[in-house]
Amino acid sequence: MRHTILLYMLAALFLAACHDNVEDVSSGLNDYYYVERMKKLRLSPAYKGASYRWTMKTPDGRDSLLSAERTYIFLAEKEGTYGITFTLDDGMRGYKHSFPVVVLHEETEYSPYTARVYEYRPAPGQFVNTMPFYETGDTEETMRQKAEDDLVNDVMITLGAWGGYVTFGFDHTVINVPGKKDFCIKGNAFYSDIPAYKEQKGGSAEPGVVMVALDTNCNGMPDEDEWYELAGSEYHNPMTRHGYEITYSHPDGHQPVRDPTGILTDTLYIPWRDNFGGKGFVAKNMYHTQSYWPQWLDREDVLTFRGTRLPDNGVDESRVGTYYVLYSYPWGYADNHPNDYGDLCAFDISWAVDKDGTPVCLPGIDFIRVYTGVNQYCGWTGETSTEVARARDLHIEVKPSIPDDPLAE
Ligand SMILES: [Ca+2]
Ligand SMILES: [Ca+2]
Ligand SMILES: [Ca+2]
Repeated sequence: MRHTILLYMLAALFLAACHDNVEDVSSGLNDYYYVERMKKLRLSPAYKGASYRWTMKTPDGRDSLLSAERTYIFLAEKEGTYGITFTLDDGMRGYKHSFPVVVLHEETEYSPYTARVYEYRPAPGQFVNTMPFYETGDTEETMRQKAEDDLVNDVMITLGAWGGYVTFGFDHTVINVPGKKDFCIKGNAFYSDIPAYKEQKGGSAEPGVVMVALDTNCNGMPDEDEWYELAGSEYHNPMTRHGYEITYSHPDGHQPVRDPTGILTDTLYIPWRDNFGGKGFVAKNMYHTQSYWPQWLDREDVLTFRGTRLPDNGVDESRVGTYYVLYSYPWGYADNHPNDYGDLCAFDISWAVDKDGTPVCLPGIDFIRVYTGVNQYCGWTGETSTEVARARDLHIEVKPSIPDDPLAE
């Protein structure tokens, strides 16, 4: 008997899943839905009208407005039954339909961690081709798979110089819980051992800008979905350059030009130009001798990246080029504070802004993109590059890991 109910619920779930066509011949809306928590349910009525209202019954019996768009994406953090009403005004009789959405616990437990990498495109940099490791024959797809294996297993990958990025997601939608941070991202930032710098949260902070997107067309891919920047502490800093664009040119095989110390083995290695009249080079140093150009993109003459350029955060505290301190920004960036400072590595989806800087209210997100946010070169330490390991959804409980079974083989 239990089996029958389960099958019935699974069938209903299948019908209600995001990719499926749930339209019936009349309104396009069913009389009830089953959906797993943290999964999107796309409700799209067949009728067109002058205006639309989606409301939900609150526990005290009021109707709270969810949306005034024709299509509504239902998304819930917690299991339960949600009473939804759709009202359409067409200037005549109109149409009104109330139905329950039953939110169930997922059949297969979600992972709280990064589950998927959609795109990996680093800018040139001294760790490129080593994190992850490039081997002859690797393609954009095999490098994406390597980046995915690394992030899933909490292994650090590099994004290279300014603009280089990775796009990843989870096995569910990350809910934007009001008033709470929603996910965190691990990097390899650290504070200096020297107390004076440590106190100012200086050390190796290589802040990456974080963007988010909801899979609004529900096809599981970050394609036509709108991206939003999470406006961190420097978003309104007058030194921050929005609409920044940089183009790196493939190293042309010129004779390497060393610096007097010999630490930089080619100061003119990879030239770049930006759309603010700036130009410079990603230099090559003696510590990293491999190609800094993503080798699977070797046929590209140029690599162009767009986004927000954060102000430089590095200071040569030695004044002679021996000790650089890269200061952390207060909040809102990846690889900006040590992982032990969890709250400073965490992000609130409510920080999202559109391209004009207007805050947007997202119910949740499916895709996260991180790109190196600082365009800066610090002598022997090289270009500033954001590194990331796995991310975590803060709304999914992390199960304590099972201790090693001493009896197991
Ligand atoms: Ca939130
Ligand atoms: Ca999509
Ligand atoms: Ca780093």
